[in-house]
Amino acid sequence: LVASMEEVQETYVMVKPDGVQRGLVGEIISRFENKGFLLKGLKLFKCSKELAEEHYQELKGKHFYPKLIEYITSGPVVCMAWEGIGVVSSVRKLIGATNPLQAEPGTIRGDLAIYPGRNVVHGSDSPENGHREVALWFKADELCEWVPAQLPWLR
Ligand code: RTP
Ligand code: MG
Repeated sequence: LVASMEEVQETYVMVKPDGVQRGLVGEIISRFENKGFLLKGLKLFKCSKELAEEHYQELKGKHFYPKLIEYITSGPVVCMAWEGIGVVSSVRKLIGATNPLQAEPGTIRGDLAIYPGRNVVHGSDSPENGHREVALWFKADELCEWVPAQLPWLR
């Protein structure tokens, strides 16, 4: 394994308003739980326009940006912070391509969505953005540092 693949990272994952409204919160959280990553933060949250704009600052100027801000602020989202080795790129793979019609079956978007503008879930695209977005969406006391109990087969 290359060094970067062994790096413990954190990433920000969010069930977007369409995912919450369609009742897909449990299904989406399960994908990351089942994979085995460590959940550090979790909340249902209605975000402001200012926060949505800060989150998607890199996309300011894109033709879809105003609609994107409208979409993300249209209802509550579920915010998550996940930790693990290589978690940033692994979560992106589990989520699938931005356009759900191009996302592979087995990925969240490939299984559960059709439109880029209703693609049910967000995941940070780099370790730097993972740090930035976890700090942006969570207060320090909303994050839990913990170690899961050792499983019997590890003894
Ligand atoms: P996300 O940040 O939400 O995880 O999505 P992503 O990395 O796969 O895609 P990104 O380029 O960061 O775009 C953010 C969100 O903007 C909407 N979008 N619409 N109509 C379009 O061509 C278009 N392109 C992007 C999507 O909701 C996308 O997830
Ligand atoms: Mg992105």
